[in-house]
Amino acid sequence: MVKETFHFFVVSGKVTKGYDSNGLADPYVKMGFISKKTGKTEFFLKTKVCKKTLLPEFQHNQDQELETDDIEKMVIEMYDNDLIGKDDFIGKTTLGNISYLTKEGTLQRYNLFNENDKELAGGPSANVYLGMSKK
Ligand SMILES: [Ca+2]
Repeated sequence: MVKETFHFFVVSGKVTKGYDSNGLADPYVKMGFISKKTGKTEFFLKTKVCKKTLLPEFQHNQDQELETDDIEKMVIEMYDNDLIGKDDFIGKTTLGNISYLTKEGTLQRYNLFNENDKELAGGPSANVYLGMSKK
């Protein structure tokens, strides 16, 4: 059982289409991993909600201790916050294990997808600009 500390920096994002009647969205991002032990997604990060925008600036920094041996895949999801009813799912993507990360780390844009949204015709529903490194 190897526990390592990682730094996550959810910088910003872009939402492809509006989810609210004003043509905008109230996006937030959740990150987690699929556990090898349980097969379930364990979420450890949630950004603030950026209101009424398709270009959210999350600026979320977080140090997180993770048991890398237990990570099947990393999961990134984005939702549209709604005051009434369930939040709308915007999109998701999965990444491989992050045990390879160095102190220098990575900073890149990840496309998110929602297969059930025919309007998007297979294109990305959003993207997230995300930095990850080992502490
Ligand atoms: Ca909303």
